Amino acid sequence: MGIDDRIQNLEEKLQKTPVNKATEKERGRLKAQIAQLKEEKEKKQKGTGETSGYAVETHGDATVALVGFPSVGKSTLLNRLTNAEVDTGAYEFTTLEVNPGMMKHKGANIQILDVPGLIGGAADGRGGGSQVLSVVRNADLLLIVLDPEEMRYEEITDEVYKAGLRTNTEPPRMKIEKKDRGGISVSSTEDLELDEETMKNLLRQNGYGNAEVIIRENMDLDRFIDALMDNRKYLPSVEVINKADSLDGSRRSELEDECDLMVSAETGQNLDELRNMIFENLGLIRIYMKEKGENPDRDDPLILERDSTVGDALEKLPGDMKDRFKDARVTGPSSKFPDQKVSEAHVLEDEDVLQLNLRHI
Ligand SMILES: Nc1nc2c(ncn2[C@@H]2O[C@H](COP(=O)(O)OP(=O)(O)O)[C@@H](O)[C@H]2O)c(=O)[nH]1
Ligand SMILES: [Mg+2]
Repeated sequence: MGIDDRIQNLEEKLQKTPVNKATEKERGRLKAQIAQLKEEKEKKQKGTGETSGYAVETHGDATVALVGFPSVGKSTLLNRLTNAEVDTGAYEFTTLEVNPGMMKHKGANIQILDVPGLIGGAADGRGGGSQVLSVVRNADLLLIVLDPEEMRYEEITDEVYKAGLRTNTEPPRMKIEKKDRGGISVSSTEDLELDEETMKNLLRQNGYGNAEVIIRENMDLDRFIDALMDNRKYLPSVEVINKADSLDGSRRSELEDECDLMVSAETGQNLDELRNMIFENLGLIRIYMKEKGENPDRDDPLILERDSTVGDALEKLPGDMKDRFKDARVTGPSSKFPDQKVSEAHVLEDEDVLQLNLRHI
């Protein structure tokens, strides 16, 4: 039996198994087997080079993947937000192509990828799914695009979930440390609803014969399996309803609660808000670099991730600044007063002005 058949068999079994305390172990076993087979399948596909020539290199400060059913307006939106010039209306969702574009916003270069193939069976391997998945896994944010006439929101989130993507949720707070002997021990800082024997079985099934596991949240079975698998990706998502121009006022206010933002790729309505929302949800910050005695460069900020330190800034800047670093001066949201003297460990905030004091060599 091939992997696909085995996965299907197990999924059917799982569906027939009632959900209650008595079947928890059995369901756990089935779910773990399914997860494992899917991982195996992915690895095989990678091994055969099926993904070659397909990987889109990530460029810029961050990458956004556009996700949605055909004809919702993804290509139109991509063209509006970026420098891309993609045909619109003409693509079928089976198109394997990934269309990249670059959006400049607040000094950041944000790559946006139109990934037509993700929705519509991609997670099961139809429509060239695994290649598409590898592209989406490289994204830092999902931009989910919905059509007001046909939202099909659940179908999209289902597909996204099946693809191993977990949106707007932190990674499970669980640490596994492999040991040489001693079997498996599970300890937890919270009351756990999960049965200890179930957890141990799943750990064993996944190759942890000897391990120390610490859990710091009350997780359910699915999340426990997520924590065991290394092919899960945790990332934020922004949900927009496009074609707002085609709606009357009352319909529009009805739909407002069902998404993060209503936009029109055609008229440009709310696209600036969308750019801001993307920037915000990517967790990017702008740092204005400044030379001693000069004005800060506000046109070309250094873009970093939220909670970055002066040390991170040194790493991202070209040259060997790290070796030459003495100290820095910060003026802005993160400083207690203007020109505060700080070390490498200082945590920066959006729109800080940073002046480095470097050793001369
Ligand atoms: N009324 C309206 N039509 C739109 C909007 N955005 C896209 N469309 C139309 O929807 C169709 C599909 O657009 P396209 O960008 O190709 O969708 P994709 O398949 O998701 O890439 C085209 O005919 C577009 O002109 C919009 O904001 N408002
Ligand atoms: Mg398209």
